[in-house]
Amino acid sequence: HLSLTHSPCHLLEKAGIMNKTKVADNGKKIRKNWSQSWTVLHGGILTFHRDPKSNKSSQIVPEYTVELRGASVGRAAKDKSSKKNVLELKTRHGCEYLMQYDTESIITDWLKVMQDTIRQLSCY
Ligand code: I3S
Repeated sequence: HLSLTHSPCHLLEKAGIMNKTKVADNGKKIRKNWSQSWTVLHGGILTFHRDPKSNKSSQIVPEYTVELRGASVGRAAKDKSSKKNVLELKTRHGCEYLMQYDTESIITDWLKVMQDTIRQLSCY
């Protein structure tokens, strides 16, 4: 007899195209540099890949890897960007990223999946 229970610590996975920029590094504000990124959430780590158009090799190369444990994510305040549908992701080490996509539902899905992941990571 198998009793299947829902595991509260199952980590979600997601991938997609996103516009992103890093805005702070270890608490220090840095200049925005928006670029499109193949974005992958796996094992509680978010990886932003370099835009293949930005290098000759057309390879998928990681640009930033972001540990979601202890991070926080939410909708960015209006003064953070003139773009619509912007999320602000802050790591526990003081790095900050903005993530943006014109389709609202895509941004809402990313917000939910990152919030759930951050919640789940706090139970390990
Ligand atoms: O918050 P800011 O500084 O107004 O952000 C804009 C600038 O980073 C701008 O770059 P330069 O200042 O290097 O020209 C970018 O092109 C804009 O996209 C930035 O603003 P948005 O509102 O798009 O996040």
